[in-house]
Amino acid sequence: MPVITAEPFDFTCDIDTCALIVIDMQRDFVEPGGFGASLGNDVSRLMAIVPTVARLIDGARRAGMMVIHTRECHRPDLSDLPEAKRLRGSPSLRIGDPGPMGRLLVAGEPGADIVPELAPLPQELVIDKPGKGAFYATELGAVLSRRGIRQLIFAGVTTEVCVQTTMREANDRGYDCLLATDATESYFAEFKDAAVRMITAQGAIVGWATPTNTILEALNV
Ligand code: TIU
Repeated sequence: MPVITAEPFDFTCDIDTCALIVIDMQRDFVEPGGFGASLGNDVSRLMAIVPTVARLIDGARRAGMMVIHTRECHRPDLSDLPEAKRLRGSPSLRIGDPGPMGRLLVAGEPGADIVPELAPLPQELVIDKPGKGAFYATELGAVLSRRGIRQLIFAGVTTEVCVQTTMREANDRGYDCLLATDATESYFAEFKDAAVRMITAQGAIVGWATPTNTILEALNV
């Protein structure tokens, strides 16, 4: 079994029961004019990781690992959007409002799509999620159980919001979680660093962390 050098100690990966989960690499978070930008964020930091995420996805596919993609988005009638989430803060646009890439964070709109460089293959699982965590109000847990998945490698955005939330959900459900540190990003450099430290502290209290190349080398792809 591949042994991946990681913080705070080695992560032994069983490819047959491990999946790569790529969180919310959607145009709405990484391109100008989307939800992330509407919250006042500089999206260029997130766009910069796209080639690294692409290499990780390609390596996972070549290793024969299951690849899962998530999208944070809501039904067109917004019936799965809590008022508390719709009204939070004072963004330039609210979820569901028309923007340059269609209605913000609404399923089926161009902005809710995964960036073309990271497009899922037809047979890959795509989870649409109304919350920050990918297990909340989705079929993810049931699908992973059916497939016998026990380990998850994480990439995507943003590190301290949807990635960390999903890692914590997964950790509590019994999955071993490894974060690819250069295939994730935050709008705030210091939040990313803090999230990685929180995850790996106390003997991998939430999970492990290591760069993409270290994962790909261990997988021999
Ligand atoms: N705002 C922010 O940092 N993140 C989100 O709203 N969603 C995800 O992280 N996907």
